[in-house]
Amino acid sequence: MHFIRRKGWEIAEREVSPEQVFFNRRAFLNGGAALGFGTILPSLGKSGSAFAANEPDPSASFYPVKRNELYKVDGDVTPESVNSQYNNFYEFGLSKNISQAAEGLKIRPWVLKIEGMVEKPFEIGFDDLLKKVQIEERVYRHRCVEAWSMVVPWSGFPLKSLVDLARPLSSAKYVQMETFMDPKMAPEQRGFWPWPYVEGLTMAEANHDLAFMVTGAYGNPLAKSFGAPIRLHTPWKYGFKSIKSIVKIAFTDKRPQTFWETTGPREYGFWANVNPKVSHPRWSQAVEQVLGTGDRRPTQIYNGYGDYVADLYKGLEKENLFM
Ligand SMILES: Nc1nc2c(c(=O)[nH]1)N[C@H]1C(S)=C(S)[C@@H](COP(=O)(O)O)O[C@H]1N2
Ligand SMILES: [Mo]
Repeated sequence: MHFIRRKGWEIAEREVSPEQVFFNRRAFLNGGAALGFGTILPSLGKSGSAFAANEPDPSASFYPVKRNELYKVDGDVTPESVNSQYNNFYEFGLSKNISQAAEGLKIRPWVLKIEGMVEKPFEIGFDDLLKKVQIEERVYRHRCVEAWSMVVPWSGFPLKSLVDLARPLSSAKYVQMETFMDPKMAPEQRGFWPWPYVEGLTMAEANHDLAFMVTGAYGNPLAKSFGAPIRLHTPWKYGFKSIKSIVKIAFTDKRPQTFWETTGPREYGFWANVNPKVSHPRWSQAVEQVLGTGDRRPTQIYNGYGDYVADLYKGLEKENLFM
């Protein structure tokens, strides 16, 4: 079913994939008709494929950007060839092999709506937004809740820059983000899940320097399978917090009800901070598989970013911080 074969990994993956449960339920409800996904087609690769071959990405001239050496990690960067064949983007299918299907994502025009508790709601085109922020490259670790990890050179800008542009009211306590909703474009959105994909952060998390709005990867504009043209990455949290293809950013005083909380409230929560000691109800989080290698490594608290983010959670010890 997948291109990437990793020693000792296939079994682990079968055990851990959260979609497995839902996929089975869905296949059951649909009498098995949903099983058409996972057809293996030649991949276009992640970079340079954002547009038809004859049409350059309008943001191509921004890349590559200078790497900010403050953000580095102890592992090797995951090869792009591996990464481009292994994605979670459920709007385009329930397997990891969605890169071909994701080519159906239309990424221009792309407008972001800023709304809710702000001085003045507004809309901004993605290319106009790029001109207002400073983009740089950061190498971040990514830890999926399914117990695999990768290391990616993202390009983008701190979420804080966007918060500042939005001018939230002091009464705003959370940032809610939403992915596009277009069942014609994204086949899975015709299914029964609570689309669109929604995520959220507290204001303190959103203003934290590590919270990154990603617009590129591997020195190129973001590929569609990666969540073009703009997605979040919060490297200290499980990967499902890092919402792709964002169209709406709303400031609110109510904690956002996220996609995965709605879908599987027993297993996925709002905070989703990485913690090797807090198991998922169906598997341990102590060890992770490094994508593209046979390596297993111990998972680190806050995915190795604890020195920078642990303070965000002082006084919140009663919350379910690690699911
Ligand atoms: N809109 C949307 N965002 C999403 C997802 C998704 O299915 N839809 N999957 C999440 C999960 S579980 C992970 S691990 C990462 C995967 O990012 P990648 O495919 O770029 O590696 O995206 C996250 N953001
Ligand atoms: Mo994930």
